[in-house]
Amino acid sequence: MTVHDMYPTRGSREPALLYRHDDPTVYGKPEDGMLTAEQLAHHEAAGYTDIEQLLNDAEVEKYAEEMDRLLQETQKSATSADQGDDEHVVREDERQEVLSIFDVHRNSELFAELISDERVAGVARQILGSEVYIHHSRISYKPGLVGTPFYWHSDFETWHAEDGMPRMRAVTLSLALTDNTEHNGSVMVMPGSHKVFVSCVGDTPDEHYKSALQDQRIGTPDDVSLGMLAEKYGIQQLNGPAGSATWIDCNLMRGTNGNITPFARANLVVAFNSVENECGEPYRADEARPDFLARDVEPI
Ligand code: 6CS
Repeated sequence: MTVHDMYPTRGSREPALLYRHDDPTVYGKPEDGMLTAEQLAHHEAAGYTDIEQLLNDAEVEKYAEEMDRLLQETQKSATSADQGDDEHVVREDERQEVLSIFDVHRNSELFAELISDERVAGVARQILGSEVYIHHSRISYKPGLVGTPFYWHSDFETWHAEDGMPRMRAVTLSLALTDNTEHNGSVMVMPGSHKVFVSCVGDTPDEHYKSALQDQRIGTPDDVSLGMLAEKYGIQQLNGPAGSATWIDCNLMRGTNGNITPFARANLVVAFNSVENECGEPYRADEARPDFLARDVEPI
Protein backbone atom coordinates (compact mmCIF):
# COMPACT_ATOMS: atom_id res chain seq x y z
CA MET A 1 0.00 0.00 0.00
CA THR A 2 1.35 3.44 -0.88
CA VAL A 3 1.13 5.87 2.00
CA HIS A 4 0.47 9.45 0.97
CA ASP A 5 3.41 11.56 2.11
CA MET A 6 2.25 14.99 3.22
CA TYR A 7 5.81 16.14 3.81
CA PRO A 8 8.04 14.86 1.00
CA THR A 9 11.72 15.48 1.67
CA ARG A 10 15.15 14.22 0.55
CA GLY A 11 13.59 12.80 -2.62
CA SER A 12 14.20 15.52 -5.14
CA ARG A 13 17.09 17.60 -6.45
CA GLU A 14 15.16 20.80 -5.77
CA PRO A 15 14.37 22.08 -2.28
CA ALA A 16 10.87 23.44 -1.59
CA LEU A 17 8.94 25.36 1.02
CA LEU A 18 5.66 23.57 1.77
CA TYR A 19 2.66 24.51 3.89
CA ARG A 20 2.24 22.87 7.25
CA HIS A 21 -0.91 20.77 6.80
CA ASP A 22 -1.21 20.05 10.49
CA ASP A 23 -3.29 22.70 12.11
CA PRO A 24 -3.43 23.48 15.00
CA THR A 25 -0.02 23.44 16.64
CA VAL A 26 -1.63 23.53 20.10
CA TYR A 27 -4.38 20.96 20.67
CA GLY A 28 -5.20 21.53 24.35
CA LYS A 29 -6.86 24.30 26.37
CA PRO A 30 -5.78 26.32 29.41
CA GLU A 31 -7.86 24.10 31.72
CA ASP A 32 -5.98 21.00 30.49
CA GLY A 33 -2.65 21.90 32.14
CA MET A 34 -0.29 24.50 33.54
CA LEU A 35 0.13 26.76 30.49
CA THR A 36 -2.13 29.82 30.41
CA ALA A 37 -4.28 30.92 27.47
CA GLU A 38 -1.65 33.55 26.68
CA GLN A 39 1.20 31.02 26.69
CA LEU A 40 -0.78 28.62 24.50
CA ALA A 41 -1.58 31.41 22.03
CA HIS A 42 2.10 32.35 21.89
CA HIS A 43 3.05 28.73 21.29
CA GLU A 44 0.53 28.46 18.46
CA ALA A 45 1.86 31.61 16.76
CA ALA A 46 5.58 31.40 17.50
CA GLY A 47 6.13 27.64 17.84
CA TYR A 48 7.82 27.86 21.24
CA THR A 49 7.09 28.76 24.86
CA ASP A 50 9.61 30.03 27.37
CA ILE A 51 9.26 28.97 31.00
CA GLU A 52 11.19 31.35 33.23
CA GLN A 53 11.68 28.93 36.10
CA LEU A 54 10.65 25.32 35.71
CA LEU A 55 13.03 24.11 38.46
CA ASN A 56 13.75 25.81 41.77
CA ASP A 57 17.34 26.22 43.00
CA ALA A 58 17.36 23.00 45.06
CA GLU A 59 16.06 21.05 42.06
CA VAL A 60 18.66 22.61 39.76
CA GLU A 61 21.35 21.39 42.13
CA LYS A 62 19.85 17.91 42.37
CA TYR A 63 19.50 17.43 38.60
CA ALA A 64 22.87 18.98 37.79
CA GLU A 65 24.43 16.44 40.20
CA GLU A 66 22.53 13.64 38.50
CA MET A 67 23.80 14.84 35.13
CA ASP A 68 27.38 14.82 36.48
CA ARG A 69 26.83 11.27 37.70
CA LEU A 70 25.71 10.19 34.22
CA LEU A 71 28.70 11.95 32.65
CA GLN A 72 31.06 10.19 35.05
CA GLU A 73 29.49 6.85 34.21
CA THR A 74 30.25 7.43 30.53
CA GLN A 75 33.88 8.23 31.40
CA LYS A 76 34.18 4.91 33.21
CA SER A 77 32.74 2.97 30.30
CA ALA A 78 34.99 4.75 27.79
CA THR A 79 38.17 3.92 29.73
CA SER A 80 37.39 0.32 30.65
CA ALA A 81 39.40 -2.22 28.60
CA ASP A 82 38.32 -2.42 24.95
CA GLN A 83 34.75 -1.50 25.83
CA GLY A 84 33.56 1.58 24.02
CA ASP A 85 30.43 3.48 24.93
CA ASP A 86 27.01 2.20 24.19
CA GLU A 87 25.58 3.87 21.11
CA HIS A 88 23.43 6.10 23.29
CA VAL A 89 26.52 8.14 24.21
CA VAL A 90 27.64 10.51 21.42
CA ARG A 91 31.07 12.18 21.50
CA GLU A 92 32.80 14.83 19.43
CA ASP A 93 35.75 13.57 17.41
CA GLU A 94 38.61 15.75 18.52
CA ARG A 95 38.81 15.21 22.26
CA GLN A 96 36.11 12.58 22.59
CA GLU A 97 34.10 14.81 24.88
CA VAL A 98 30.48 13.81 25.42
CA LEU A 99 27.89 15.69 23.32
CA SER A 100 24.78 13.66 24.12
CA ILE A 101 23.68 10.97 26.52
CA PHE A 102 20.42 9.49 25.25
CA ASP A 103 17.78 7.46 27.10
CA VAL A 104 17.98 9.37 30.35
CA HIS A 105 14.37 8.42 31.14
CA ARG A 106 15.57 4.81 31.24
CA ASN A 107 19.00 5.31 32.77
CA SER A 108 18.13 7.69 35.58
CA GLU A 109 15.31 7.30 38.07
CA LEU A 110 15.61 10.96 39.00
CA PHE A 111 15.22 12.20 35.43
CA ALA A 112 12.40 9.68 34.81
CA GLU A 113 10.57 11.11 37.80
CA LEU A 114 11.08 14.69 36.61
CA ILE A 115 9.92 13.83 33.08
CA SER A 116 6.67 12.32 34.37
CA ASP A 117 5.96 15.45 36.47
CA GLU A 118 2.94 17.63 35.57
CA ARG A 119 5.34 20.48 34.68
CA VAL A 120 6.86 18.27 31.99
CA ALA A 121 4.69 15.36 30.74
CA GLY A 122 1.56 17.24 31.88
CA VAL A 123 2.40 20.23 29.70
CA ALA A 124 3.30 17.97 26.75
CA ARG A 125 -0.18 16.40 27.09
CA GLN A 126 -1.73 19.87 27.25
CA ILE A 127 0.02 21.11 24.10
CA LEU A 128 -0.60 17.92 22.12
CA GLY A 129 -4.15 17.35 23.46
CA SER A 130 -3.72 13.61 24.05
CA GLU A 131 -1.73 11.04 25.96
CA VAL A 132 1.94 11.24 24.99
CA TYR A 133 4.99 9.00 24.85
CA ILE A 134 8.69 9.79 24.86
CA HIS A 135 10.11 9.72 21.34
CA HIS A 136 13.55 10.12 22.93
CA SER A 137 15.30 11.85 25.81
CA ARG A 138 18.83 13.10 26.22
CA ILE A 139 21.27 15.31 28.00
CA SER A 140 22.53 17.67 25.31
CA TYR A 141 25.96 18.75 26.39
CA LYS A 142 28.16 21.46 24.90
CA PRO A 143 31.50 21.09 26.63
CA GLY A 144 33.49 24.26 27.21
CA LEU A 145 36.08 25.15 24.51
CA VAL A 146 35.16 22.29 22.15
CA GLY A 147 31.33 22.37 22.04
CA THR A 148 30.30 21.98 18.41
CA PRO A 149 27.48 23.82 16.59
CA PHE A 150 24.24 22.21 15.41
CA TYR A 151 23.25 23.46 12.00
CA TRP A 152 19.73 24.76 11.29
CA HIS A 153 17.13 22.01 11.14
CA SER A 154 13.56 21.12 12.10
CA ASP A 155 13.35 18.01 14.29
CA PHE A 156 10.31 16.89 12.33
CA GLU A 157 12.19 16.64 9.04
CA THR A 158 14.41 13.93 10.54
CA TRP A 159 11.65 12.26 12.52
CA HIS A 160 9.48 12.07 9.40
CA ALA A 161 12.22 10.93 7.00
CA GLU A 162 14.07 8.54 9.33
CA ASP A 163 11.59 7.58 12.06
CA GLY A 164 8.35 7.48 10.05
CA MET A 165 6.56 10.14 12.12
CA PRO A 166 3.49 10.93 10.00
CA ARG A 167 2.24 14.28 11.35
CA MET A 168 3.49 17.34 13.17
CA ARG A 169 2.05 16.52 16.58
CA ALA A 170 5.18 16.35 18.71
CA VAL A 171 6.86 18.80 21.04
CA THR A 172 10.25 18.98 22.75
CA LEU A 173 11.20 20.31 26.16
CA SER A 174 14.67 21.84 26.45
CA LEU A 175 15.42 22.38 30.14
CA ALA A 176 18.57 24.29 31.13
CA LEU A 177 20.74 22.43 33.66
CA THR A 178 23.43 25.13 33.38
CA ASP A 179 23.01 28.77 32.40
CA ASN A 180 22.37 29.13 28.65
CA THR A 181 23.89 32.37 27.38
CA GLU A 182 24.43 33.99 24.00
CA HIS A 183 28.07 32.87 24.30
CA ASN A 184 27.88 29.20 25.22
CA GLY A 185 25.57 27.82 22.55
CA SER A 186 22.01 28.54 23.65
CA VAL A 187 19.32 27.48 21.19
CA MET A 188 18.36 29.86 18.35
CA VAL A 189 14.92 29.63 16.74
CA MET A 190 13.04 31.33 13.92
CA PRO A 191 9.73 32.24 15.59
CA GLY A 192 6.75 31.26 13.42
CA SER A 193 8.79 29.07 11.05
CA HIS A 194 6.97 25.96 12.33
CA LYS A 195 4.17 26.81 9.89
CA VAL A 196 6.44 26.04 6.92
CA PHE A 197 8.03 22.70 6.06
CA VAL A 198 11.38 22.87 4.30
CA SER A 199 11.70 19.93 1.94
CA CYS A 200 15.43 19.16 1.90
CA VAL A 201 17.76 17.84 -0.77
CA GLY A 202 19.94 14.72 -0.49
CA ASP A 203 19.44 11.03 0.23
CA THR A 204 19.64 9.49 3.67
CA PRO A 205 22.91 7.55 4.01
CA ASP A 206 22.92 4.23 5.88
CA GLU A 207 23.21 4.77 9.63
CA HIS A 208 22.93 8.48 9.08
CA TYR A 209 22.25 9.08 12.79
CA LYS A 210 25.88 8.24 13.63
CA SER A 211 27.22 11.31 11.85
CA ALA A 212 24.09 13.47 12.19
CA LEU A 213 24.21 13.38 15.97
CA GLN A 214 27.67 14.97 15.79
CA ASP A 215 27.14 17.26 12.83
CA GLN A 216 23.94 17.06 10.79
CA ARG A 217 24.39 17.75 7.04
CA ILE A 218 21.48 15.83 5.47
CA GLY A 219 17.98 17.01 6.34
CA THR A 220 19.18 20.55 6.78
CA PRO A 221 17.72 23.37 4.67
CA ASP A 222 19.40 24.82 1.58
CA ASP A 223 20.86 28.34 1.74
CA VAL A 224 18.04 30.05 -0.17
CA SER A 225 15.25 28.58 1.97
CA LEU A 226 17.14 29.48 5.14
CA GLY A 227 17.67 33.03 3.92
CA MET A 228 13.95 33.40 3.15
CA LEU A 229 12.87 32.01 6.52
CA ALA A 230 15.34 34.19 8.43
CA GLU A 231 14.14 37.30 6.53
CA LYS A 232 10.50 36.52 7.21
CA TYR A 233 10.66 35.25 10.78
CA GLY A 234 13.89 36.65 12.25
CA ILE A 235 16.07 34.82 14.77
CA GLN A 236 15.47 34.64 18.52
CA GLN A 237 18.12 33.36 20.93
CA LEU A 238 16.73 31.43 23.91
CA ASN A 239 18.97 32.42 26.80
CA GLY A 240 18.08 31.63 30.39
CA PRO A 241 19.51 30.60 33.75
CA ALA A 242 19.75 27.00 34.92
CA GLY A 243 16.21 25.86 35.73
CA SER A 244 14.57 27.79 32.87
CA ALA A 245 13.07 25.88 29.97
CA THR A 246 11.58 26.13 26.49
CA TRP A 247 8.91 24.07 24.77
CA ILE A 248 9.70 23.77 21.06
CA ASP A 249 7.29 22.64 18.34
CA CYS A 250 8.67 19.74 16.30
CA ASN A 251 8.80 21.76 13.08
CA LEU A 252 10.35 24.96 14.40
CA MET A 253 13.56 25.92 12.56
CA ARG A 254 16.36 25.88 15.11
CA GLY A 255 20.10 25.56 15.55
CA THR A 256 22.93 26.30 17.97
CA ASN A 257 26.34 27.86 17.71
CA GLY A 258 29.41 26.15 19.13
CA ASN A 259 30.82 26.79 22.58
CA ILE A 260 34.33 28.20 22.72
CA THR A 261 33.78 29.64 26.21
CA PRO A 262 35.24 27.63 29.10
CA PHE A 263 31.69 27.25 30.49
CA ALA A 264 29.87 24.05 29.62
CA ARG A 265 26.24 24.28 28.55
CA ALA A 266 23.93 21.38 29.37
CA ASN A 267 20.22 20.86 28.76
CA LEU A 268 17.81 18.02 29.41
CA VAL A 269 15.97 17.48 26.13
CA VAL A 270 12.79 15.39 25.99
CA ALA A 271 10.88 14.86 22.75
CA PHE A 272 7.23 13.89 23.27
CA ASN A 273 4.97 12.52 20.58
CA SER A 274 1.17 12.19 20.67
CA VAL A 275 -0.07 8.59 20.97
CA GLU A 276 -2.30 9.50 18.03
CA ASN A 277 0.77 10.11 15.87
CA GLU A 278 2.62 6.83 16.20
CA CYS A 279 5.62 6.32 13.91
CA GLY A 280 5.54 3.81 11.08
CA GLU A 281 8.10 2.90 8.43
CA PRO A 282 10.62 5.65 7.67
CA TYR A 283 9.56 7.81 4.70
CA ARG A 284 13.11 8.37 3.46
CA ALA A 285 15.52 5.85 4.95
CA ASP A 286 16.05 2.15 4.35
CA GLU A 287 16.06 1.29 8.02
CA ALA A 288 14.43 2.75 11.11
CA ARG A 289 16.75 4.31 13.65
CA PRO A 290 17.63 2.44 16.86
CA ASP A 291 15.36 2.27 19.90
CA PHE A 292 17.18 4.90 21.90
CA LEU A 293 16.22 7.47 19.23
CA ALA A 294 12.73 6.50 18.25
CA ARG A 295 10.98 3.27 19.15
CA ASP A 296 9.40 3.68 22.59
CA VAL A 297 5.61 3.91 22.36
CA GLU A 298 4.43 3.33 25.93
CA PRO A 299 2.35 6.32 27.05
CA ILE A 300 3.87 8.12 29.99
O1 6CS B 1 18.24 13.06 15.67
C1 6CS B 1 17.31 13.69 16.15
O2 6CS B 1 16.23 13.19 16.38
C2 6CS B 1 17.54 15.15 16.46
N1 6CS B 1 18.93 15.48 16.34
C3 6CS B 1 19.45 16.07 15.31
C4 6CS B 1 20.88 16.38 15.24
N2 6CS B 1 18.70 16.44 14.26
C5 6CS B 1 17.32 16.10 14.17
C6 6CS B 1 16.71 16.02 15.54
O3 6CS B 1 16.71 17.30 16.10
